[in-house]
This record gives sequence, C-alpha cells and structure tokens, in this order.
Amino acid sequence: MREWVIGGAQMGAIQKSDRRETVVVRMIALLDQAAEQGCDLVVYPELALTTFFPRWYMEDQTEVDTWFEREMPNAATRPLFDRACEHGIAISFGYAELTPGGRHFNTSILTNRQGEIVGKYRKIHLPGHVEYDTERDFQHLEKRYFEPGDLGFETFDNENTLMGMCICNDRRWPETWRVMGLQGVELVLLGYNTPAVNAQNSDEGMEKRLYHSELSITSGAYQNATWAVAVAKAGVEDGFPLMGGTVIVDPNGFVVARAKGEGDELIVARCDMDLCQFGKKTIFDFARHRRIEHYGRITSQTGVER
Ligand code: ING
Repeated sequence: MREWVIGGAQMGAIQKSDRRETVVVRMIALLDQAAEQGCDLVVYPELALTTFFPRWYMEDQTEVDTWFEREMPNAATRPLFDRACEHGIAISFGYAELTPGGRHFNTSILTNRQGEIVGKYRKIHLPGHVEYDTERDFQHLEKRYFEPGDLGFETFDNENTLMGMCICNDRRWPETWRVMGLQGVELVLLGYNTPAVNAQNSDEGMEKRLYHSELSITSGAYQNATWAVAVAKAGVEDGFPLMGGTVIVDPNGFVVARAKGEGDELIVARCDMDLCQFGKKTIFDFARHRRIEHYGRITSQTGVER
C-alpha cells in the first residue's frame, strides 16, 4: 500500500485507579471512529494501557511489575486486536513490557491490517532519573523502571510501506530519525506522555513544551523525508498535567493534522507514501550528499569533549 489513511488516536488522562479493560474500551471507541473515517492505520500513545506510572516512586518490584504486560496480546488487549482485525486496521501502541526473562522495557508494537504484530520497538532514550529526586516538583523515574531498549531503531515493511517506531523522548534526538532515515523509512510512528510543566523549572510553560515537541517531529520528518505520526496521552492524571499536541506531519515537515484538545481525540490524514520520494532523491539523497568522514564524533563520543 502506498497511500494510507492514518488516524492519530490521542488519549486523555488515565488515572492510577483505571483498569486496563476500561482503557481498552476507550481505545476501541477511537478505533470504531477511525473505521467510520476509512482509516487503514491507527496510532496510540506511549504506555497507552495505564497511567504514566514513572511519576510514582516505588521500591517494591512486585508493585512496579503490576504496571507491566507479560505477553502481547493478552486478556486485556485481545478485544482491541480482535476489533482492529475486524475493521482491517493496523494499529500501533505503547505499553510496559516485562519479558519472560524478567527484563523491563518501555515498548511499542505495530501490527498489519490482519492484527499480526509485524514490528516491536523498545525505547532507547530514557529521560528522568533512578532515585527519588527531592529537587523535582514531581518524579520522572523511567531510568528506574525501564532498561534502555535493545532492538535498535529498525524499520518494518508493512504492506510495501517502510515503517519505523520510536517513543516520546526519542523524538528529541536527531540520531533516532537519521538511523531510520538511513534505512529509507517512509513513516515514523511514535507515542508520548509529556508532562505539561517542567519538574525542574516551573517557569517553563506548556507553549514552550508544545513548540519543542513539534519542532523535534517536523525537523525529523523533513530532514529524513518521511511522514511522522506523533500521538499524545494528554490530560490531568491524578493531578499531574500531560500536554496534548498530537500531530501528523508530511515529508516536507508540514503539520497536516493536529489535535485540538487534551482528551480522547482522533485526527485523520490521507498520507501518500510516494510524497517521500522527491526529498529522498534530491535534497536528502544521503548517498550523494552525506560526508561521513566528518561525522565520527556522533558515534565515538557520548558527551561533549572540548
Ligand atoms: N517524556 C518527556 C518527553 O521527552 C521530557 C520527558 C519532557 C524530557 C520535556 C525533556 C523535556 O517528552 C517522556 N516520557 O519521555
């Protein structure tokens, strides 16, 4: 397929007390809306099944593990996969993954339109911290609860379209986009849970955060001649506000659809994958223009070396 009608299924707040089954009912409602609008693919947020639990400091690993899924699909999500299959809609969503070997990842999956998982990604850029931080207005303990992803930034052929995934903070790092761009990616799918305020700088407002999010996504799309769909979990979760800003961005970096609110909200765009070709063959024809002999620092250094 070269032309996909894509839905960005922004989700509003999920409270700590909300059950996965209740959340899945909301996801299915968005899926039914997407089917009415002729969608072929629907993208959901990061950690779409639960509240953003890394805001809570936990010491008991048994309690931490209650936020994780041990298999996918599972009893709670099987109804979502079944409905997607009935509609013939591919889906992508994020969840906390606990592997049979006991490893913890912030994960997202992608299915084809028959409900089969064709791609998996594990979040590589984990923001936040490991120990309780008394300096913060609220915690962001992703480095405590998750391991860095071990699958790299891969691309997946989904019905003749090359799709890739990343998650939330990944979008802020150009390396994320370029590694997929160097595979010829045509559609990058990502979900995010971004606090509306900065835990370390209460002066930083939501306008700045929305700008930085959109700047990261539009730059990544333009500089790699790819479509991008970025979907928020938004709203106020147990008193903690998450920002919206769900967008669909074309390979020229233009926003073609944008969510208005901070609740459950579907945005839709018709996305022609062949729109990527001009950029890939001209200004971002990597083979003709890149000078990798000068890029060594990017993979040989982690931090700044004066
Ligand atoms: N959330 C945030 C994000 O990258 C963040 C964390 C916000 C980092 C703002 C830096 C600035 O959107 C997640 N879950 O990564």
